[in-house]
Order: sequence, then structure tokens, then C-alpha cells
Amino acid sequence: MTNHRISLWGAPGSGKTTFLAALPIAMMRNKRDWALVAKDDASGVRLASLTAQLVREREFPKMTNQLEVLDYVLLGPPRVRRRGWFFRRATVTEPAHVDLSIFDLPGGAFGNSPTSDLIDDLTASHGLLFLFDPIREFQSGDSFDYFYGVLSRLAQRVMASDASSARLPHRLAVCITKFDDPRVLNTAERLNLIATDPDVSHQGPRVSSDAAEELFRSLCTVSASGNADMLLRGIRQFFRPEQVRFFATSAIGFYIDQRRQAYDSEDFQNIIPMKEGHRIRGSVQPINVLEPILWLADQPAADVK
Ligand SMILES: Nc1nc2c(ncn2[C@@H]2O[C@H](COP(=O)(O)OP(=O)(O)OP(=O)(O)O)[C@@H](O)[C@H]2O)c(=O)[nH]1
Ligand SMILES: [Mg+2]
Repeated sequence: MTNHRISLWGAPGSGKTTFLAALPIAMMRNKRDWALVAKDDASGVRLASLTAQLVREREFPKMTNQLEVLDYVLLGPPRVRRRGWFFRRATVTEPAHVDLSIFDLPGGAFGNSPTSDLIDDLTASHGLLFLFDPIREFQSGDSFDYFYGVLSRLAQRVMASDASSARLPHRLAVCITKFDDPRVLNTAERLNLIATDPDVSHQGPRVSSDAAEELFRSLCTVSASGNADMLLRGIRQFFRPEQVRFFATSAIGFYIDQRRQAYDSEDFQNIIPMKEGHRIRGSVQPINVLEPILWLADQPAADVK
């Protein structure tokens, strides 16, 4: 069994906990059989309650106030593997079985002075899932503040133990969150980045992983502080290009009318503004939530929903 530790990383309110809450739903809505099985009661109860809150109460999670470590086994569809050498070679079918620990922290922890414990946790992770909230970046422009301090401490830590390594060993999934927001969707449409896959068009627009980098670059240019362009430079400087992938994601997805079971480009918002915060309008339809997790866990990509 392979062992993978994935840390969620992103500014306060960038959507880390909601992304996690949507993960079981993304698995259930996927055609192939992916499942998360909790390794202890606390991890099982926590994720079940987060997911139920999203689906049943249609409420977003409360802001995270302490580190949460959630341990699961990620079970996947059977894969064909070769075993043994030459004459004794045999083909066996095994379900993918990956140990997955997910670290979720309050976004504030990634600010100016990250603690040593945080840097230890990130150093020991195999995959980093960086959530970039374009709406927040447009309004307050502080993603860079929650990115660079951590990144430089991480690089310092890794290079202290291996002076020859010029880049970090981690895989990095850069997830643009809130793709369902009209401002983000409009940007992707304006840049002609929407995939035209007939299989998914009834579920709403999607941006492929290759096009997501361009979307990210463009969203960085409308940063309130003008600092977001340095995010991409930091990513390029510290990670190996083949270890970085971009995703345009939404934890809640677009509103899908229950009767017609289809996306309506005239009525797609799945969020209702409330006096305080937002509520979810209809069913939760995660977009590119499972995909970055599978990529970070080094598993074959999920089938299109
Ligand atoms: N439109 C839209 N809004 C979202 C989505 N996910 C999260 N949000 C909004 O972002 C807010 C913050 O989400 P959280 O998941 O709590 O963010 P977080 O990164 O865990 O925040 P901290 O725990 O404070 O660091 C939510 O209350 C929602 O209003 C999404 O997929 N689409
Ligand atoms: Mg949180």
C-alpha cells in the first residue's frame, strides 16, 4: 500500500474545508468506484458531518480554528499489475489502495510567521494542494502573503537537509476555487478556455488542466494588490514543472435543475447570499475536486462524470 500525505494550503476563506467536505460527493458522483474509508472514528465522524452539512443543511463549514488531521484509505477501482520476473510473471488485479492523510488548517496559519510545526507538516507531505481564491484575490489581493512566507521556509528546510536539491520534492496541485462564481466563469469564457466535451456539457462548463494554467495567470492579473503575478513565479522557481498541475475547481458546482437534470447557462448560480455568508441553493456538484487528489496520490485520472 502506498502512503500519501496531502496538505491543504491557502489563505483564510479560500475554500479548503469546503473542498474537503465535497470530496466524498465527488467520489460518489464519479463513474468509477472511488471511496474513502476512515482509519479512525474521529476522521470518519468529522468528514461525515462536514459532508452532511453541505448536502442536507446546504451550509458551508465554519472557519477552521485548529489543525485537523484526517486519516483515510483511498480505495479505487481494480488495476492490472504485473508481478514476478520472466517465466513466473503473472498478472494480478488489485484495487488501488492508498493511505491518505489530509491536513486542514486555519488559513491564518500560512500568514507571515508560519510555525515550525506547520513547516514540518508540509515538509513531510507528498502532495500540496494550494487553493487560490480568485474572488478574494480580486477584493483583498493577499494570496501571495499566505504563499511566499511558507514557500521560502519550506525551501529553506528542504535545502538544509539536502543542499544539492534546487527544487522542492513535492507535487503541487494549484486549484483555482469558486469556478462556479460568474466572475471566474466569465473570465474563462472570455479567454476561450471552456472545454467542449459533449459528455459533460449538460453538467456545465469545465476547463481542462492545461487551460487552467492560463486561467490562473489571467486571474492573477486582476489582483487587488498586484502581487499575484509573483505566485506563478514562485511556483516556477521552487517546484519541478512536471510536478505542478493546475485545476479549475468548484466544491459546490453549478446549479442543476432537478427536473431537467441539466445545466442552464441563464440560471447557473448555486449559491444564495444570506445576511451572513452564503447558503447552497441546490444539489452539490463538485468540479475537479477528486481529480487533484488522485493526481497528488499518483493514481490514474478519474473518468469524466
Ligand atoms: N461560490 C463558491 N463559494 C465557495 C466555494 N467553497 C467555499 N466557498 C465560500 O468560501 C467560504 C470559505 O470557505 P471555507 O471552506 O471555510 O474556507 P477555508 O479555506 O477552509 O477557510 P479557513 O478555515 O478560515 O482558513 C465559504 O463560507 C463560502 O462562502 C465554492 O465552491 N463556490
Ligand atoms: Mg477551513
